[in-house]
Amino acid sequence: MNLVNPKLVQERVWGIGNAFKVLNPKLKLTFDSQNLQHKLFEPIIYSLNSELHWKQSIAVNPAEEANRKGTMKILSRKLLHQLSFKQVSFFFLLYQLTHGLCLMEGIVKWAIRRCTYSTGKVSDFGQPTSASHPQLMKEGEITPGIATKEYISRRKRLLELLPENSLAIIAAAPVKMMTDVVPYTFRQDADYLYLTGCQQPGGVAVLSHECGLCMFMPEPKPHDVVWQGLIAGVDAALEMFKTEEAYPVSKLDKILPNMIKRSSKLFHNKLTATPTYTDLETFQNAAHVGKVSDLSIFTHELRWVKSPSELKLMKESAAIACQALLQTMLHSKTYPHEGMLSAKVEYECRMRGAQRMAFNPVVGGGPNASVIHYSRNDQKIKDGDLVLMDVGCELHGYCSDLTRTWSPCGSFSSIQEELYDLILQTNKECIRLCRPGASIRQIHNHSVELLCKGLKEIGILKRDAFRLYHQLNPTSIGHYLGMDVHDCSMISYDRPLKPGVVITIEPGIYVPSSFDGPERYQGTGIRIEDEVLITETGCEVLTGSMPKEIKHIESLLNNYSYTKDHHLSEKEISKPVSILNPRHDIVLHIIPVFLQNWPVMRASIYTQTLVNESAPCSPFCAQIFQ
Ligand SMILES: [Mn+2]
Repeated sequence: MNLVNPKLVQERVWGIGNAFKVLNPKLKLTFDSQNLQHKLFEPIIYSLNSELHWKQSIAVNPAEEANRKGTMKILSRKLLHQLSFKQVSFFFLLYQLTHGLCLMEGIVKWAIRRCTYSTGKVSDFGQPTSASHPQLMKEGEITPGIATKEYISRRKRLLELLPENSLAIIAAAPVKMMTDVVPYTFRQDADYLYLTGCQQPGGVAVLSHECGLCMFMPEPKPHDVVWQGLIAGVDAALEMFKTEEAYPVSKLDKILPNMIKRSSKLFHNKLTATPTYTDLETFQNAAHVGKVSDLSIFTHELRWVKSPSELKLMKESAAIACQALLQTMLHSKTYPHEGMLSAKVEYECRMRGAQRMAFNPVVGGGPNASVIHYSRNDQKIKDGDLVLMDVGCELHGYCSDLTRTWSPCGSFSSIQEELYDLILQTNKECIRLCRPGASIRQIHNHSVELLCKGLKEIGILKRDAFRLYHQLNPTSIGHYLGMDVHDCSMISYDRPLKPGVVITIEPGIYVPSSFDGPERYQGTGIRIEDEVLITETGCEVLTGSMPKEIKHIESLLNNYSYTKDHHLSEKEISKPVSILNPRHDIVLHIIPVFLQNWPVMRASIYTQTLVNESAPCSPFCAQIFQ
C-alpha cells in the first residue's frame, strides 16, 4: 500500500483544520494529541471516510484503536449535530476538491499513528487501578487492599500444594443474561479473583509449574468497546496482573493443548468449567484417562485462612453491614415494610462503599421470618410482629453476613422475649466456644443440645425432642465466611479451626404457622447471627457493634428512630479503626456508628474485643443505652 508523503498529509490536515477555523473562529487548533481540541476534526474525516480504511490501517493496539473509534463516532455525531447543513456542505466540497480517497487514507493513518504513539500507556484496564482510582487503591495493589505480591504468593502457594508437573485451569465466571441484551450483574468467580485479581468475564487462567501463570484474555472488539467500554486484554494481563505469559483467548485452542500434553496432572473446578477448554479434544482425552481432578480442594485450602490484608477487608465489610443494619433498624419503626427495609439496607451498604449485597437480603416479618432463606420481601410488617433481617455486603470481593431479629414497634412481647432470650444465650454460648482447635461441628452439636433443652423448658418440644428439633431448625450453627458467603465448601465442618478463619454463629428457631405445638409460638422466626474471627487465643466478633440485647434494641427504637427520611452525612460513612489503650495491653477495635443528632463522641458505639470474650459492651456503650 502506498503511503503518501507525510509532509503533504500534514499540510492537508492543517488545511482542513483551518477551514474549520474559518467556520468557527473560537475553535482552538493544535496538533498536540494530548489536547482534545485537535480531535474535533478527526471525527469528520472518520465519518466521511469508510470503515474500511480503519481496518486496513496500520497495526495499532486493538484496544486503543477500538476506543478511538468509539470516541470518534460519538464525537463525530456530536459535532455533526452542532454544524449547520451549510458548514457540512462546505467541508464536503473542500474534501472533494483537495483529497483523493488515497490521501484521506494517509491522513487517517497518520492521525492514528500520532495518537497511538503519543497517548502513551493505557491506564484503563477495564477495572480500577491505583492510577485511575487513587481514592480506592494504593500503588502496588491489583484490587483494593490486596497487593500484587500477595497475588503472586497465592499462586506460589497453590503450586506448592499441587503435585509435580501439574496444570491448573481456572475460568472466569460467565456473564449470565437476564434477557436478550440485558446481563445480570456480573460477579467474578472467587477462585479466579483470588488467584489473578482480574474482575472481568471471558478469561481463562492457567497455572503450571512449568510456566507459572498464563492468562488467556478476551479480545476487545470495537463494537463491545463502544457499548460496554474498555476491557483488560493481553497487555493488562502482563502489566497489571503480572502474568508470565498472556495470549488472546482466540489462541487458546492452539496453545493450551500443548500445555496439557506436557503436564502429568490436570486440575480444574468442575462446577465452573466452561466449554472454552472442556471442548478441546486434548482436555477430553486427558479426562478420559483419569488425568483430570478437581482444583477447588486446593484453592479452598488456601482461601480458608485469611491473610492480614484479607482480614482488614473482612472487618471493613462487617463494619459496613453493621452500620447499614443499625440504620435500617432505626428506620423500621417508621417504615415497617419488608421491601423498604431491604432497599434501606442495600442503600446504606452501598453508600458506605460496598459494591453489592453478598446475597439477597432476607427481610421476613411475622410468620415470614420462619422461612429460613425468605427473599420475597414484599409484605407489610404488622404492629407487634418481629422482623428477621439476614444481610451481608461484598466489599472488594469479601463478604459479610449477619442477622438480627427485632420488633419494629419498639417492644418485644413476653412470648417473643422468651424465645429470643434462648437464641441469644445460645449465640453467646457458641461464640464462647470459638477458638483454635474447636470445629464448627462441635459448636453445632453443642448448640443443638442447648436449644433442645431450652425448647423443652419453654414447652415447645415434648417427647421425641431431637427429631422435632430438626423441624424447627434444620440449619447448621454456622459456616465459613470469606470471598463467598458459604466459603470454602470443600473444607469439612469437622476441621479444627485455626487463627485467621472466619465463621458465622447463627442459632435460630423457625416455628411454621402449621407447627403442631403451642399456638402462641406458631409463625415465629428468630435468628441471631454474628461473624466470628478465630484468633490465636480465642476469637473476635466482627459484628459486635450491632446491638442484640433486647434492652439495647428497645432503647434504640424508642429513642432514636428516624421520623423522617434520614440523609447520610460524611461522618456517618466511616471505617473501623484499631487503637491501643493507654495501658498498652488491649487493642480496641472501634467501629463508629453515628446516630442522628448525636454528638460524635457519644455516638460511637465501640466494641472492645478482648481475647476469649465476645465483644463485651464497653462502659461507653452501656452509657448510651441507659
Ligand atoms: Mn450465614
